[in-house]
Amino acid sequence: MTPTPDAAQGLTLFDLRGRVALITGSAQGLGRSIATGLARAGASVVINGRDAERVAEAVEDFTAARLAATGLAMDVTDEASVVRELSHARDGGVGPIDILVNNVGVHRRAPLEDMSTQAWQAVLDANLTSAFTVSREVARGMIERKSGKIINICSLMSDLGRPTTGNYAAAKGGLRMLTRAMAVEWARHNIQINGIAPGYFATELTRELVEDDEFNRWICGRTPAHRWGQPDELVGAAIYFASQASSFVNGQVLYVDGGLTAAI
Ligand code: GCO
Repeated sequence: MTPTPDAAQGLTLFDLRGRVALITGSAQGLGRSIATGLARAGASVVINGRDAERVAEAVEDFTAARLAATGLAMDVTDEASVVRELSHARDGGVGPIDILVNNVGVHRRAPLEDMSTQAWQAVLDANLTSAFTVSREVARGMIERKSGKIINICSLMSDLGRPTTGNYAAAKGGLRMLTRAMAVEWARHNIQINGIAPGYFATELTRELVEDDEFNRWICGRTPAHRWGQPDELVGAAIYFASQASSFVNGQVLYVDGGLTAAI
């Protein structure tokens, strides 16, 4: 007998009500779009950024939009701040983190032969090491509760390079393997760890590229969809990996790139 379609049953797979989701770097950019999408799917989101005032403004916007949100001003590259603020959040009202999105990402573009060690280290610290330290602190609670979701925002540069982005590609390539490393150690605790790899999206991080006519023409020709991605177009993948719909998916990286990595 053909089962009658039950849209409500189908949607419960993606229901995030009752879950607390921390999205790092979510006061603006892709992180804010992901936080908005997870909140609209029912999660209570924790907005993070280094600037306490900007975090507070973002929380006000979420609250005005009737989306459940709290703020967590924390510099994810400062390990002491990560340990202290996550402990305060857990014990002081936010409660256990059910979903962690490691989103923070910075760029310091330069040819490798001209790249300072400071530019190299800053990108590795923000884009890779922060995902390790924040995940380590959050995963301990997930291991105790035998439940959790970790989503690492990788990049098409987890697999592909472009001149002047060697530090960023090394960090995002490492984040792809850290996703797998987390999966092989933590899947046994019913924690699912996966990655989302955006292609070229129009954000603050890429503003100078979007405004460069030659680059814009090149990337729209190189991308089979012949356009830049829009931040909201990452939300579906984030809800999928944050929800029970991906309960047996682990260590995978989903490319949301308009087909770019499928093309020569
Ligand atoms: C660049 C871009 C890329 C994209 C990102 C896509 O300099 O080529 O900034 O790094 O931002 O990697 O995932």
